[in-house]
Amino acid sequence: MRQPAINQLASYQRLQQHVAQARNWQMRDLFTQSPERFPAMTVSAAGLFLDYSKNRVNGTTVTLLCDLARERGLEAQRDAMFAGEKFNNTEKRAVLHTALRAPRTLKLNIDGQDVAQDVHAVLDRMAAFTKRVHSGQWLGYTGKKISDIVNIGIGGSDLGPKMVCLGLRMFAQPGIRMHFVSNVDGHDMDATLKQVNPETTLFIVASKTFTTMETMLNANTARSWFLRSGKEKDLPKHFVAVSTNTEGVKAFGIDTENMFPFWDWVGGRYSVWSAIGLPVALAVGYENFAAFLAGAHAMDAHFRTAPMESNMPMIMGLIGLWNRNFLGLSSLTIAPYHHDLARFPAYLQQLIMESNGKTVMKDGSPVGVATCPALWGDIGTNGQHAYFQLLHQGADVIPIDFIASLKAGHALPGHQDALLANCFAQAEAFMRGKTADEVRDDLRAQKLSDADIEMLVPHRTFPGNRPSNMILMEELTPSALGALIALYEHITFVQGVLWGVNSFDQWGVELGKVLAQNIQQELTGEVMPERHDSSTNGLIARARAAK
Ligand code: G6Q
Repeated sequence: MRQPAINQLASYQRLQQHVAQARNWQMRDLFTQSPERFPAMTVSAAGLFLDYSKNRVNGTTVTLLCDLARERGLEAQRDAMFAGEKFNNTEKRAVLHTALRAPRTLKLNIDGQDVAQDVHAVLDRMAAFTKRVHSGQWLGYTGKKISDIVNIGIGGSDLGPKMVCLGLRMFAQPGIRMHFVSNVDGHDMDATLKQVNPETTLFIVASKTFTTMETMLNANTARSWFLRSGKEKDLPKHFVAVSTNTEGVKAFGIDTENMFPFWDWVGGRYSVWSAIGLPVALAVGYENFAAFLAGAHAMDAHFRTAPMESNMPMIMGLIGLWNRNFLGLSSLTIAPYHHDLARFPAYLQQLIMESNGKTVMKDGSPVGVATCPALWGDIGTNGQHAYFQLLHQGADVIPIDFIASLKAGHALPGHQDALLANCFAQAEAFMRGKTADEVRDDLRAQKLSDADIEMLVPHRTFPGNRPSNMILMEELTPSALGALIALYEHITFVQGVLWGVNSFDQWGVELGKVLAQNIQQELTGEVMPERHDSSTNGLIARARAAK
């Protein structure tokens, strides 16, 4: 398991020499010099199309990056993950979210468990349950059909299903409204309970561990609220659980008949493909959920078999690493030009930053270079009227991943062309920029005086040379969304392997789960504690006084 830090590798050092020239490249020149740049720097996979030509790379850069990945043994490590090796070393667990979307024919045995058989047994139960809810065979305690589904979960047990339910809004089943409660802040649950009726509401308590404080508190609140109308014996019709913890589910009072299990080899942020995706199946129907899994599986197949130079997750992972470690860019913006992908940046924040926001390698030694960039973003075109100013002319260069679908899911005239025009124009502007001479020519054409022109030139000049990727899909379908998420999962994997970190643990999150416990007792307890720093003591005192 001991491996050198990435910057000790010979291929890394070659890249350091290469970047000394690459830093001076202007992308607009690279395009002029090579008319073949677009066809050479585009890849198709699993229904997605990637144009990475608007990055500060040339063919040699890509070759050297692939050398680095080979020297690190990326392909062997990918195969080890798919084969079920205990890739998550600090928790001694396999990492098998890819098995959740594999066909029934998958042959994989982990510690005596026939993975495909177990996965498909749960998927079959999810299909049957979804059908019963939709057809009205599953009724609430007064005999009414379920109209509202409230998913109670946080982090990996919330972000995925919430993002996908919105992303696949166009495929929604009529008559079912979805709600997601995650925050321990009671305003979240309060606002939701005000919208639903206990007779027609189904709660899904989603927690891998079934111990997470926020989820348990929210689930108990929902239970008490329900019991103001229904009786204990009615609970099974209104509460189901998704978890790996059968005992915890029983102790909460949910019939294990109504529990949808998954396994410890599914990480929270990789779990939307498991029973954690039950809200998705309920929102859009099981067939669409199956298509979502199939889209991800198609990306898995590409990731496993495509040569590195045309392997979409590998190329994107390597270019991300180039931006971070060689060009020193410390942030990444995600810009989906599809309104229904509004939650996608938040989803990726967890996926990528929780996975690779680390500074030690698997063996505990320092990574030696910068790791995961800070990731943020929002939908286009809204972002253009907000923070894009900084992306164009701010002091930091921030790479952008544009994501768009060629066809719209609506028939409103004019909108789709306007949306795509903005998306492509922004990417072009980030790449080209605008020189002082170009600004002068424009302003002269507008008949401005020479004095006004010279005053405006510095303000209206754009440095350009700002990298971006463009990911296109035909249409935002279940299968395309599955492939898109799987793409980013594998990009995360590629970068994690290159840095040598364990992308599948989250000790920072675990810390958060215990930190608040003491202070919570102090907020509610009799005695005013004085054992913290003066700031924390002062804040606790103010909160107690406000009660
Ligand atoms: C994800 C993390 C974390 C987790 C939540 C919820 O990879 O581990 O975000 O999903 O803390 O945990 P439970 O599902 O156990 O409630």
